[in-house]
Amino acid sequence: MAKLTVSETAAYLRQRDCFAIVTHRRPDGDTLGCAAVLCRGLRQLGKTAHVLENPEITQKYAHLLEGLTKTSVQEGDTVVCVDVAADTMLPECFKGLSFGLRIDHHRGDRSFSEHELVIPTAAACGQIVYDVLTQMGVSLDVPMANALYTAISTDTGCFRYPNTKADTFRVAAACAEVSQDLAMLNQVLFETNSLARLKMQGWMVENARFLCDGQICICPIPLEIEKEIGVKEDDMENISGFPRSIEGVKIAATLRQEGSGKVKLSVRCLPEYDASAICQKFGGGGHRGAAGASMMLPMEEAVEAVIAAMPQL
Ligand SMILES: [Mn+2]
Repeated sequence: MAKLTVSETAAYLRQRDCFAIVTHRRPDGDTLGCAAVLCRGLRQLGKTAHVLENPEITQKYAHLLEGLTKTSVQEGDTVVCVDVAADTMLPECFKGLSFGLRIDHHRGDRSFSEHELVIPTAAACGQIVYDVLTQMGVSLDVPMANALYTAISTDTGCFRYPNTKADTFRVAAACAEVSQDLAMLNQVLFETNSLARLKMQGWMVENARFLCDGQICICPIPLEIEKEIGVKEDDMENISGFPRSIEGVKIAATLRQEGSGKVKLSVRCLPEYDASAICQKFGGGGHRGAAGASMMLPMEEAVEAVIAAMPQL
C-alpha cells in the first residue's frame, strides 16, 4: 500500500480515465457527498466516472447520486472508495473488489487499497476530496457545491462539533459562493425530524440507563421497539448523538440490534473523551467524538461489555 499526498492523488486520478466510486455501509452524507462530488469533478475533466449503487442508501440522500450511478465495476475501471475506514465498513456487495485508491479521514483506519490518501485532521472526507479536485483544476458547480456542503455539514453536525476548523468554513464558503441552496439544505438536514424519530427519542429518554451520576448514558434499543415505533433507517441516522445531548452526559453509547444477531454500537462523547478508543476494544473505530463497532453478542452481554469498556469518570 502506497501513501499519497493530495497532489500525488491528483496526479494518480489524472493518469486514469475510468472510475467506479464506492461508498461505505449505512452511507451517510459524507461518503455520499464525496462520491457525488468526486464523480462530477472527474466528469468535468472529461473522464468516465460512476458511483456504484449502494443497496443501503436511504431516501434522504438518494438525490445526490441521481444520474451518477451504475451497478457494477467494468473492465478498466479504477475503483476508488471515499470515507471508508476499513473493508469491514463496505457493504457485502463491494467486499471482493480490488481498490486502487482510498480517500479517507478516519483515525484507527485500516488499509485495504493499493494507494491511499488519509488525512485524519480533516473534519469530513469531503474537505480532502475538495482539495484534490481543486488541485486538478475542477471548479464547483451547483450540484457539486450542494453535495460537498452535505458532506462537510453532516460530519460536523452543521459546524458545531469540535472537528470543525477554519478550513471547514473555507470549504463551506466555497460552496456558498456557488449555491443558493445551503439554507434549504440546513433545513432538510438539521431542522427537520420525522414523527417516528421524535417518538424514538422519547422512548430513549424513558429507557436509557445512566451511570456515574449521569455522566455516562447507555441506550440499548431492541429491534422490536424500532418495529413498534415504525422508524426507518433515515429516522435513525445519527440517533446516537441524541443521548449525548442530555445535560450532564459526557459519553453516550447507543446499541441497536441488527437482524443478523449483530449489535451495532455507536459512541458519542465530549471532546475530552475518546469514542474511538472505546470502539477499538470491539474491533471498531472512528473519530474522537463519534465512533462505532459491530458486536457479535446478545444485547444484554453487549451492554455489559460496553459498560466494562467505559473509562472511570
Ligand atoms: Mn466522514
